[in-house]
Order: sequence, then structure tokens, then C-alpha cells
Amino acid sequence: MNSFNSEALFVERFKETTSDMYGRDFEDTSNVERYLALGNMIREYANSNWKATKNAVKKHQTKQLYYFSMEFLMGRLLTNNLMNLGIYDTVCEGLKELGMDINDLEEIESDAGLGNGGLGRLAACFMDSLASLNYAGNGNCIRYHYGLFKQKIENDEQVEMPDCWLKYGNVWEVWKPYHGVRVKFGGYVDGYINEQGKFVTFHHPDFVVRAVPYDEPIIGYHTKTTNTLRLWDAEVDEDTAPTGNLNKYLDDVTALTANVYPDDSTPEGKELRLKQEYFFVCAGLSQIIESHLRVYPSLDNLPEKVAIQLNDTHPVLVIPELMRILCDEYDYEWDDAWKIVKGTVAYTNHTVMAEALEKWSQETVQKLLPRIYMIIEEIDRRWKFEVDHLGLCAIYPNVAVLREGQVHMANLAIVGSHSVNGVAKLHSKILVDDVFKDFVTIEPSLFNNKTNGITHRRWLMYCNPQLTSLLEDTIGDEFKTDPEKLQDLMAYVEDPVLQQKFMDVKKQRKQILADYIKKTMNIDVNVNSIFDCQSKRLHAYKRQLLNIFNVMNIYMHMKEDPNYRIYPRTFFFSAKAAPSYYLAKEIIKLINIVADRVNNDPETNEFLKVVFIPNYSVSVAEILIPAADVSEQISTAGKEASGTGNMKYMMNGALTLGTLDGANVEIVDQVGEENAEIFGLHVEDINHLKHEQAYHSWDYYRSHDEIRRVIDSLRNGYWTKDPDAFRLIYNDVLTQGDEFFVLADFGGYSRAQTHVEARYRDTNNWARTMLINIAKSGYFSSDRTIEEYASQIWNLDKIVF
Ligand code: HBZ
Repeated sequence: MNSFNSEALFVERFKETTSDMYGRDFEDTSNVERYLALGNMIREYANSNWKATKNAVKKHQTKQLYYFSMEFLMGRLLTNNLMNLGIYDTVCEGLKELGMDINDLEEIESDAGLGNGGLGRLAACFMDSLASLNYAGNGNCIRYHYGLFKQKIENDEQVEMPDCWLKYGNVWEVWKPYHGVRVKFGGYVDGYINEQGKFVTFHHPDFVVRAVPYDEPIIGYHTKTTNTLRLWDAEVDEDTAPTGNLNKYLDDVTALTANVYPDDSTPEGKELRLKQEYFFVCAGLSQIIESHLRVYPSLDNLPEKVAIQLNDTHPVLVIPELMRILCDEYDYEWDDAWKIVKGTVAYTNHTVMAEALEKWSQETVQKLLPRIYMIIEEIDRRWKFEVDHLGLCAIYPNVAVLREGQVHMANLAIVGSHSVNGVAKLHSKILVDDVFKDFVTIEPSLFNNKTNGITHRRWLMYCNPQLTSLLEDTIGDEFKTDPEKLQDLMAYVEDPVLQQKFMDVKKQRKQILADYIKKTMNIDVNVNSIFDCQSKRLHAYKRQLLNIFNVMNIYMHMKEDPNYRIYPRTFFFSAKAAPSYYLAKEIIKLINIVADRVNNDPETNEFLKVVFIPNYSVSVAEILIPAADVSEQISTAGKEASGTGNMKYMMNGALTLGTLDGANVEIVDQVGEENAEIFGLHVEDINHLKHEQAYHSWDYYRSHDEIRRVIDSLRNGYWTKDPDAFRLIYNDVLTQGDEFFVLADFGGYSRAQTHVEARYRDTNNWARTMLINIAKSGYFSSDRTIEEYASQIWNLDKIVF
């Protein structure tokens, strides 16, 4: 009988397991030990479904997806796993019997923060949806020893601390040392012509590591399907380790999987990052090939049985590596191998920012990956031939894989894939009309859109049980497995009783956030104020600056005019900046300095507060998002590929205050313009201004009194004595021309904020709008997104048990 059949049995087994694991009486064990014991019990319980899934896939020869991503922002898994397994209540009650609170154990788990932001969290949501929808979908990534840094705020500035997420180990993982794979770097390649007249290559590497997998079960919601997230770690390769300079070798092995690159915008020219990219690609592919050949006689049918999705270009070496395996190890002719590669691989783009499109110097690639480089050269040569043959040699420079000494990774991804998708309608349109337009001329059918989604299980059911239970009472629980059913709520949005109940739930969630802020930051916030939230990576294009400029303006206005007072509002910010992104760090400093001032000003702090919550992460988001009234999605139109925070806020009943950018456009399509607060320049306006060189931020500074007052305050000692404290910001918006149109959108944004306030004063109507947002949010479940990928790109069937 399984340990979770009844509360009593659970209590007995839990005590026994904990006591056995640590060799002492249960009463003497610590909460960390109990957490680890519980984690082990859950993983073991999941094992039978894990095995059943693998067997079912083998037996029915089900096609499998491998999601290759350098990042997976999984967050905590305890609650998620208990709830997906349907044993949360049993465990909760059992722990209560033992005088324990499940929250105390939940808190012990570290966030698995193996990523920067949206792209990594998307990968995690996709894993949850794949398993919950019964698709065989595996994740492939690196077992970084440290997550993205932990952010602290000291003297108003960001300080980066190590994120030791493995300090108690990782209860969910299973180490599989016998599945190790050799990964080779550097050295040189030579070859000879064999008896069949074929050129055979030999790679003589100068650095070899063993990639060793750690597997984590990904447990679907109320289903048997249990998929695998495979994280590769680097270990010493006993047989090939160099005889001299052992310490350097050990350092190099350790460095390979030490860190997540804390960079969400520009690929740093770091060789280590390229090594990481090849490391998990090479290991992941080798495992795919091996398990394929255990079931099928050859690799001819790989595209029918395996789909590989590249999460941005970071894993794009899948393309030349798979060519290498097919041609060098399995004797395929180039054209046959290429067909297999193209049939298997698909690519998702997550950015249109030119500086974020990955490029590597040819020299570096050649030095670190000599055989892979030869294959990339051949891909480029044949591609050029094909383009010339179509009479399109004039556009070749725009689609070249190798150009001006660099490998253009996005171009390599497009050439080697059968599908290229953007992550929101507008973004996909910009890819087609602009960023990749020359590829569209050559092969228009490659391009498609898959609007992002979020798992409604984590982002509604688990993080917001209060709202979930209100929804259940109102429309039943079908929405849990069919999120589009949230639409049923439309029949009740006019109901004043429900509206009031919604406001009560929101207040409860605001109190939970307020308690957290009090406990962790010792700041008092008023739960009757409007909770206005902007949480996402700190980046100039996301325009946290626009938000804080408006806050500064409101404060200065209230100070100047004692008759001017706003409806009480608390502005929450939460954001990490890449450690070398100085402008972003200065914006964090500005927000914190403004917060210190306004929070401590007794004349105004009844009306205005600013809170910068440190260390934005999945766990912080789970507390912040359910408490939000206003969701700030204010990027420069055309720059935010999609956004996924916007969807999480909407699903938890917050008003989108946003530009027509990314998925905001589709949120408005769903809820109607009257149920969101939209402002600002459109993509077309921005393109026009850029094209005509018609935007001059100085004009706004000169002609707009409020803008001038805000900008001047950056340097005239209003906020800080140091006149240089905000020099980068000042230069950015004035002397460097304000690349992201902050000043141009200031007026519209500030009016929109006034409008938000007026809406909030009309409580019933506000609640109605929020209920409509929740009702329409089902579309943004990642279940919908995954169904689209599965049917339109991957061609997957569901697992049959
Ligand atoms: O991907 C984000 C987009 O900015 C966001 O709009 C979208 O919703 C989300 C999911 O599609 N992009 C990222 O998160 N990008 C990165 O984190 C990144 C990391 C390393 C890089 C480049 C980008 O070298």
C-alpha cells in the first residue's frame, strides 16, 4: 500500500522514513531532515508512474519531444508535486497531526533558479503542461551548481550574492553516473580517405569531460504521465584527463557547470558560455541517439519519433552536432543527414533586439569546436549555393551563417529548422516583416506564431488558493483541467455579491504580501491602497524608468501643492539587473532612493509608498502577483517579444496598464480595450519616428514642465547630494536621444495612471473588470500553447498507457 493512501499511514511512514534516513528518533530530527525525507517519499511515490510512462512510450513507440534550453526556472516543487499527485491534503493533515505546518517545510526548499527570466520560466511552464496533457516531453539543460545570483539591496544598490540552491542537495534528482557521455573540446581535426573513398575525420581534443545526467521527474496534474527533466553535470573523465597540469584541468571541469550566465540581453563574449552550450547539446543528443537506437534499427526515422525544440539560439549547436553524428558516426551522406536534421529541429525566437541575437567569432568556434566549425562552414557553403541558385545572391549577406568573421546563430537556427516561431502575434509579425524578412522571401512557410502561455496550475491554483476556491464555488472545477472554462465566469461578472467576494479575496492576498514586506523589509504598507506592480528583469526597454519618473512626478506635485492628493497607492518594483548592466543598476538605485524618501515623508506617505522587493524569483512572484491590482506592462512598443508576467497578473485579477506590445495586444483582444488601460506610441509610430529621425527627447524636456521637473531633479540635489548619482540615466534620456521613448510616452502614461485611479474608485465596476480579466485568461494557459506546438510543429500524439 502506498504511503499516501491515508493520513494515518502517511504519518506512520513519514516518521519511519525520517527516522531511518537519519538514524535517530523522529522527534529529534530537524525540519530540514523532515523536508528531505518527505521529498524522498514523494519522489519514490512518483517512481511507478515514471516507469510506467517510459514503458508506455517504448511500447507504443510514441514520438517524444526534447526541449533544449539553457535555462529552466523551476521554482520550488514540493507543493506543485503534492498537488499534481493529488496528495496535498493527506500530507497537510498528516503533518498537522504531528504538530507541523506544511509551510515550514515548503520554505526550506530553494528555488531552482536556473535561468534569467521569461525564457527560462517559459521552459518550466511548458514542462508542466506537457506532462499534464500526456505528451512525452523531456527537458534538457545544465545542472548549474549556482543559480542566477541572489540580489540584495545595500545602500540602495543591487549587490549580487551566490545562489547556493544545492546547499541541501536536490531531493527531486536522481544521479545516473552510468549514463555518462564524453564531450570533447579544442585540439585539432585530421583525417584520411578510407577504402570506400570516404573522408574520415579524427578529432584530437585537448579537453575532455564526462557529462553525467541528473534526472528529475516532471509530474503531470492528476495523470500517470511523468516526464523527465535531465540536467547535465560535468565530471572528470578518468581515462583522458591530462597527465600534466591536473589542477587546471579540474578547475576547467568545475567551471563548466558552475554558473548560469547572468545576462538577458547581450551575449557576453565568453568562451565558457560557448563551452556550456556545446556541453549540454552534445550530451543531450548523444542520449537521444542512444535511446532511439535501442528501439529502432536506424536513425532514418528520427524525425518521425523525435522532435527537438531550440529555446532561442543558445542550443543551436544541435544542428551541426546532429550532422556530425549522422555523417561521422553513422555514415550518412550529407543530403540525407540534412533532411533528418531539418525534419527534427525547430527554433523559437524570443527577441528582436539586434544586440541580443547571438553571434560568436568564427575564430572562437573554430578553436573550441574544430569539427563543429568545419560542419558549420559546409552548412554555410551549401546554403549560399542554394540562395545563389534561386537568383537571390543580393540578399545573401542578410541570411548568411558566416559573415564578417562571425557565426550568426539565429541564421544557423533558421537554416537548420523546419519551423521558426515567435512568441506573440505582434512579435512573430515583426520577425516576418523585419528581422528575418529575407528568410521569408526564400521560405515563407517556415515562419509561424505560438503565443506564450503560463501554467494555470502554478500561477492560479497553487499560488492563489483563495481565488481558486472562489472560482470553484462560482463555476465549478472544470477550469482546472480545461482552463478555457474560466469563461464561464462571464455569466457572473455583473453579480455584486461575487464582485464583493473578489475584492475580499484580493484584500486577503494584499495582506499576505503586506505581512511579507513587513517581515522581510520592515515597511508598513496600506492594504487599502492600490497595489501597483512591475516585476520583471530590469532592462531599459521594459521602462521601469517611465514608472519611477511618474512616481517622482506625483510626489513632487503633492509636495508643491498640499491640495493635490492621489488615491492611496503603493508602487511595487521587483527586478534583477545583469551585474555589468550599469544603467539598469542605476535605475534600481533611483527606485530605492525615491522609496526611502517618499516612504518616510509624513506629509505624503499616507498616499504614496514605493517598495522595491529584492531578489525577484518564482517564489517572490507567487506572493506578489496574487496581491496586484495593477499590472505594469509598459515596454516600448515592438520591443517586448511577449511577456508572460502580464498573463500571470491578469489571471490573478489585475488590470493591465500597458502599451500595445508583445502579448498585451492579445490580452486586449481577449478582454476588450475597455477592460485594460492602454497608452503610448504604437510600433508604427515608433518606426516612423525612427525612420524620419523625428524624435528629439530634448523637445519634450523643453516643452513639458513636469518632465523637466523630474529630469532636473536627477541632478539638482533633490533626491541625493551627489550630482552624478544618476548621470547614466540623465544621459540616456537626454544626451543619448532616449532610445526607448520614455519622454515621448510620459504624458500618455501619466494620464493613463490618473484614469486607473478613477476606475479604482468605482469599486463595483473595478471588480467587474477584474472578473472579466480572469474569465478571459484561460487562453493564456500554457496548455493552449503546448497543444499548438504539439499539433502544428512537433506532431505529437498523447501517451497511451
Ligand atoms: O522571453 C523573454 C522575452 O523578453 C519575453 O518577452 C518573453 O515573454 C520570454 C518568453 O518567450 N526573453 C528572455 O527571457 N531572454 C533571456 O532570458 C535571455 C537569456 C540569455 C541571453 C539572451 C536572452 O543570452
